[in-house]
Amino acid sequence: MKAKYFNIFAMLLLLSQMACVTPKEVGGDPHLTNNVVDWRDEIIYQVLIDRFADGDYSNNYNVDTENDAGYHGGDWQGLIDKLDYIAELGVTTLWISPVVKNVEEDAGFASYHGYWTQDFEATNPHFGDFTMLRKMVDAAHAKGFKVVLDIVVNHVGQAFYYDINKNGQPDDYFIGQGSQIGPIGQNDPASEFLRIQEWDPDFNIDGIQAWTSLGPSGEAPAIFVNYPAINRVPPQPYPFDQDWAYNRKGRVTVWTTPEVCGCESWGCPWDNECLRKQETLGDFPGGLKDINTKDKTVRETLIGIFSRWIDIGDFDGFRIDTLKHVEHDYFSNPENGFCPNIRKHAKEFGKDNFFMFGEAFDGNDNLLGSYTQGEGVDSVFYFSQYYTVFRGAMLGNGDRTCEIARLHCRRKGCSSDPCGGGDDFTQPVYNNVGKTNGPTSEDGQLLNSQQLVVNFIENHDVGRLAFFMGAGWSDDLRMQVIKQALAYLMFTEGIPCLYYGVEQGFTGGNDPANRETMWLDRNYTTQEFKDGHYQSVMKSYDSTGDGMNDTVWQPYDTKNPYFTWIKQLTAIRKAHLELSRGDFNTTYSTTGSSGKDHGIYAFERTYAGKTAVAVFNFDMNQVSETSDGTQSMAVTATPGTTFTDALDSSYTATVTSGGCPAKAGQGCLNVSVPSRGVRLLLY
Ligand SMILES: [Ca+2]
Ligand SMILES: [Ca+2]
Ligand SMILES: [Ca+2]
Ligand SMILES: [Ca+2]
Repeated sequence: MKAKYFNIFAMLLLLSQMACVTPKEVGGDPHLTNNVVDWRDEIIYQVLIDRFADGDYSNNYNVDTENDAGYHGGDWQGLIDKLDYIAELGVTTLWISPVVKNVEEDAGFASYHGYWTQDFEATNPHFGDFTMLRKMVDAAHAKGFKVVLDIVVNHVGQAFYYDINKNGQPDDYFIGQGSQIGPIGQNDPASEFLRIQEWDPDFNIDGIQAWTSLGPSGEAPAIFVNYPAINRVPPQPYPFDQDWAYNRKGRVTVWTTPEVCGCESWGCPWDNECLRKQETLGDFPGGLKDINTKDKTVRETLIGIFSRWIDIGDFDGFRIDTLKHVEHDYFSNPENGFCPNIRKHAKEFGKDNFFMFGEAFDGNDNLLGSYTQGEGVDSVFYFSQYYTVFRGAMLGNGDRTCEIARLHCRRKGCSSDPCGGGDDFTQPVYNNVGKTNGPTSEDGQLLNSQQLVVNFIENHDVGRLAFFMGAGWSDDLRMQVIKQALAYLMFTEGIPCLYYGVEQGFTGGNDPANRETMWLDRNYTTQEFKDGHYQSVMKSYDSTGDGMNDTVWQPYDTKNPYFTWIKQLTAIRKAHLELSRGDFNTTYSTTGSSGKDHGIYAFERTYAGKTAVAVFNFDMNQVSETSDGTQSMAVTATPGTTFTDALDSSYTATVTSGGCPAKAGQGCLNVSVPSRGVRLLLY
C-alpha cells in the first residue's frame, strides 16, 4: 500500500471541525472505572498510533508512507481493530502515543509521533475525535486492557521564534557583535560572530538577546507565528499563547558542550546546578519551546487539562515525557504539584490505582531515583538498567556481572558491594515510600518506586536492540539474545514494557528507523540471492521445527518465533505471581572475566511461600554454572527441593545442603546454562 496525497482543503476542514470541541465541553460528570488490581501484574505494550494500524482511511490527509518522517495513517480505529492481535501476545496495558493536536509539520518533519503540542485540549485529527478516542479506550477496557496516555508538559511544538534582529520575521543568519550579518554557511571561523538561528538559538541563561545594527537591544521578542496550513498557530488554551508562559532561553546545549558548565565531557554530576538549569529551562532541540513550569497559572492550567483528559478518556495512567527537562518541584509539590493533584483528582472521581511513570533519558540512577522522591512520579523508565543489562551485558561477553547486581543495589540498597570494591550501597536512591493516593497492591498496601520501575529493552527513542548487535552476529545469535533479553524483562522486578514490533522481529536503527509501520510489507522483507541477483523477498521462518524455513512472514503474524516466545513468557509471568510481585534478590554474580561461572547472573523472586530462580549466561561461547568450582549459589529454598526449568522441562536441579554460603535452613543450587541461555527454575 502506497499513498502520497496532501489535501490541504480536507485538512483545513478537519481542523476547523476539531477546533469546535475541547475537553471542557465533552461529557458531564466523569464516571471513571478501576481496572488495575496491582500494577506489578501488568505488562505494557507501547503503541505509536501512527505506525500501528490504519483503520480509517478518511483521516489520511498529509500521509506519505514512503517518508519515514511523515504521517503514515495509523489511528485509534486501527488499534481497536487489532486488539485481539495484541491480546494474543499476553500483554495487559496499552501505552498510546500522545492524543493532542500537534503542529502539523516543521522543517520537513511531521508530527506523526504526537510530541509537538499545538492545542492541549483538542485531539489530533489524524487519529480521530473525542468519540473515537473514548470508543477505543472502552473497547480496550472491555477486553481487559488498561490504557496509559502519553503526555508532554515540558514543551509545545515550535510555535514561536526569537526575533533576534528585530526585523519582525524569522531569520537563519549569523549576526556579529560588530553589527555585521552574513547568511548561514558563509561565516568566517576566525571572526567573533555568534551563531544565530531565530527558530532554535543556543541557550542563554539571561534569555535570548536581541541585536540590531546599533548593538545589543535587550531581550529578543518571542513572536508567535500563524501558519494555519500546517497548524503552526499560537498554542491553546490560554496562557500558552502568551510569551510569559515560556522560559525563552534557547535550546539546551549542555549535551554537546559540557564545558559550558565547567564539567568534564559527560562528567557533570547529576545535580550540578548549571546542568540542571540548562536542562530544565532550555528549549528541547528542534526548537520545541520550553514551558515555564514554575508559573502558578501554568501549573494550574496543566493540572486542569490533564484531569479532564482522564475524565474524557477513562485512562488508567500517564506516561510523562521529558522528565529531566522539568523542575522536580513541578511534579512533587504537595500544593500545586502535578502528580499529587492528578492522583487526588483520579481518586475523587472513582479511579484508584492511577499510575504515573516518567521518562528521564539518562543512565544515572541518582537522577532517575530523584524523580521518585516525595509526591513525585510513581515510577520512571529504568534507563540505567537499559544501559547496564541490555546495551551492556547482553551485547558484551559476560564479564563482571556484579555490575548488574550493583544496579539493583542502587535501587533497593545492599549491605555490601557485590563487586567487592567497597562502594556504599546502604542508601537506596529510589524511593521506598508509597505516595498519598498512590498505586496499591491487591490487599491495599501502598506500592513504592523500587517495586514499580518500568523495564524495557527498546522504545521509540532508541534503536531496536537487534540493531546494536554487531555485523558479525548471525541471525540465530541475534534471536537468541533478543529472547534472552525478553526473558530478563519478564522475570526481573518491575513492570515489563514491550515496544510494538518487537514481536515481529523488527530491527530498525535510531529514530525514525525504529518506528516501523506494522502493515507495510517492506518491514517483512529481506535481501536474497535468487535467479542470479539479489532481490527483495518476504522473510520466512521455520514453523514446523525441521530446520527449514517454510512460512512466509506476513504483517501482524502471530506464529513467528518472536511472537510465540513473548506469548510463552507472558503466560509464565501471569501464572507465577512470584515473578510479578515477588521480592527480588541477586543470588549469583561474578567479578572476573573467566572461570566456570563466567557470564552468570542469577536472581530469586519470592512471594507467598513460592520461589522462582532465574539464571542467565551472558558468555558467548561456554556452558557456565552457578559455581566457581568451590562455592555454588545460595538460595532460600530448603535442601531437597527439586526445581524444574519452565523453559525446558527436561532440566531439573535439586537444592543441596552444602557447598555454598547458605544461611541456616537454606540450601545451595548448582545450575548450568548454555551459552546465551536462560533458565527459569520453578518448583
Ligand atoms: Ca487513518
Ligand atoms: Ca528576525
Ligand atoms: Ca523545561
Ligand atoms: Ca520448517
